Amino acid sequence: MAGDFRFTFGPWNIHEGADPFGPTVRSSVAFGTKLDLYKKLGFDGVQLHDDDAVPDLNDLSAKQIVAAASELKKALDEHGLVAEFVAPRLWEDPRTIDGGFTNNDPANRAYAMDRAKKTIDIARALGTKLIVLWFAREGTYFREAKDSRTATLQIAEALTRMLDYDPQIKIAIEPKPNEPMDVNYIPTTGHAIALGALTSDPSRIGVNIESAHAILAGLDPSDEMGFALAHGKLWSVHLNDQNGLKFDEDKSFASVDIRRAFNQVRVLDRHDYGKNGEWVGLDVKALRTQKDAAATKHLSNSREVFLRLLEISRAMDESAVQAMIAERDYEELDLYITHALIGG
Ligand code: XLS
Ligand code: MG
Repeated sequence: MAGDFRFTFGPWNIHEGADPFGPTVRSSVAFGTKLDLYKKLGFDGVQLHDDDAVPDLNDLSAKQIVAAASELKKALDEHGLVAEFVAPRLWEDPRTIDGGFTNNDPANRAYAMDRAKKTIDIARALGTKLIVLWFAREGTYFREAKDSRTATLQIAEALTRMLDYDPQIKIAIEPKPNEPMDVNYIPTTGHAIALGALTSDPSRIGVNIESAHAILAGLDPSDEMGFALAHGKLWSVHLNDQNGLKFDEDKSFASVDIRRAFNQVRVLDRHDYGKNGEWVGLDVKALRTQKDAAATKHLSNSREVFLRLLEISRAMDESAVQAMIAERDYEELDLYITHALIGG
């Protein structure tokens, strides 16, 4: 049993450093320049929002959208890169201020549906069958603003319409409990998988688990991954790190808690993650303090640390580990793991 790991990130992971309290601090890197960086940084796959792939798609016809996506496919091929997934960006347009599929205005819900279908068209042109859905504004600031039963059914109905639109696609839900909303619908892996049961084809609904999102939900990311693996539903991961319950930090993988990161690597490796073509996504953000020339280190560093933790996990004496478990000597197991991680 061993995973097979190839790495991916999205163009948004190289960015200008703006945050809610201050403007950009680095110059923009052109999309083409970002594509040139992928292989150099050790990455073979590209994750895309619909408008990363086709900028200004709201102003384009269906035909123009597919033509633009086909151009991008050529550029990816030339770079030896593969599109892992496409995700509709349902949180920036004025029509999605109050959410997409759970928006209280039917005209805005129709916009979200249309946008989700365009995302599927783009995915098809890029040669990927995977759609990721992060439910950014599907939630409330005040509970009374929406009805949670209705909202759940609205999201399920939207998923069904996406599945029916293209019988080939699979949808990986990326659960997150909050931010930008006070409380989001579908906050955890369990919710996402259960939501699938309300759709026309539960076999095509899985998850993309982001470490920081699980931590924000007060959960252990490796256990969330194990739960999804047990259901055959772990179709992507967004590894990163998070220092407790605050804004979504998207820190470099393992930068806060090495052991928590180790356990994510370990559960993926022990259960053959990647063997069916799944990618290891690193949804990490450069610190605002990084200067331009050093603003991609978070990506290569995260990958390097993943591979180092993989080596450590694979080098462990599994029979010794099993003996400690059989003896119920978890203190000894704890020391063994700590030694393995601190290298002594
Ligand atoms: C935001 C999410 C987002 C998704 C893709 O918190 O991590 O970047 O990964 O839509
Ligand atoms: Mg993410």
